[in-house]
Amino acid sequence: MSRFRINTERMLADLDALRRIGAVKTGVIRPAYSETDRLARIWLAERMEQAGLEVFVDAIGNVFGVPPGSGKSILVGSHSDTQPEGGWLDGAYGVIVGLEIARASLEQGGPPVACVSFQDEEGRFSTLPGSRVWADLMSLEEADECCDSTGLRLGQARLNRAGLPAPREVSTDRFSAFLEIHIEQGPVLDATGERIGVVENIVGIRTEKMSFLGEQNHAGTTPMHLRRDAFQGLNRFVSLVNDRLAEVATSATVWTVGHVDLYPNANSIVPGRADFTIQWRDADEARLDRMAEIIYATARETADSLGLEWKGFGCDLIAPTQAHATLVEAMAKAAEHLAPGLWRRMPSGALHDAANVSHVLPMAMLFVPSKGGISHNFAEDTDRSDLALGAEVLCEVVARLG
Ligand code: HGY
Ligand code: MN
Ligand code: MN
Repeated sequence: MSRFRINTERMLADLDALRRIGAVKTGVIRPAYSETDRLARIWLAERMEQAGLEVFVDAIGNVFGVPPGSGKSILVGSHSDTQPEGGWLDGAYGVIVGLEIARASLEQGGPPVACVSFQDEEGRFSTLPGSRVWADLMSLEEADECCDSTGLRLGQARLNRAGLPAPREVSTDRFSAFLEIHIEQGPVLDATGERIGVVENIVGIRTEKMSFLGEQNHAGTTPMHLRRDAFQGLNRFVSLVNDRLAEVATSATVWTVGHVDLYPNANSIVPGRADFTIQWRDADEARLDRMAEIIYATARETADSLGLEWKGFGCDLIAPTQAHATLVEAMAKAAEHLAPGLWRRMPSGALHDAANVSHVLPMAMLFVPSKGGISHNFAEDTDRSDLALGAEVLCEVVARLG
């Protein structure tokens, strides 16, 4: 095992520095291609260069730091963009651990390690387009046509790269494996007091934008039986779908209506239109299919029963993925060595770039606890000692693999 040591103080100092780019209260706001995202990627590129890594920023905005030499590197990373209200660790932790392991290994003659921050993991424009395009699961042209909730095209947004180097692609065949460390973003490790999660699989996800269309009308003069109220359509759809999906769900199955726009959204107007997204996740492809059937059938049934029109705008999906068995065992050995009895094998209920990268490289993931299981929230936090331990465990995995 080609042992080398990381500098956890330096790593945590970099994590604190990244946190300050887009900091709001205790959280961070750095949506893909925003000014804060661009400044964060410039800062990352500079840190990678100072570490002696060759920097590549590809056309969609993924930032790679690759060690000199021609051999294959182990790629370690995550994403540095955030949700519209993000925590300071979601993605950023995995990127900075990747930087520290790549830097320390280069300094100490360890195995070749590269690091990466993928773009738009948080799905401002589509479901994880940065790593999907890199893994050739989506063309850049397709990604360019994806729009955010304001109608801005990704193709337009990604032109905002002042201060970043000209686009240079880096091929997947420069790497031998992909490792991602991430906060759990859920309640399991926090509840059990365990400190490390060895991820065995990542759930699949499906997201669809939908609309109920009725008739905009006067809220005072339109009798209830004559209304074609789009919000009532959404209301009935959600309560029916909750009951019906619960019949096919396990305790790990989830579904969310997270985005709703009512038109014209005024006190005295019967809403003529309700735009919304419904997202569903599960580790089993067949259950995701069954859920889709229920969702579409319920939408059509609801529209018919209330004299509304229903529209679906296409399902964006990522299939369930498995971590690579050999890498999982290396993770388990390192966890048992550095956190004996304080780790568990577990699924990931959150999506990660590792799911896309698993189509082109063997991948594995590690989790550290999230305080109170909170994430996608300014209150997201993890003990610094857990952040350091996670990085040490991943460093040992890299040393074992190297
Ligand atoms: O939604 C997710 O699972 C990821 O955090 N973007
Ligand atoms: Mn994330
Ligand atoms: Mn996230």
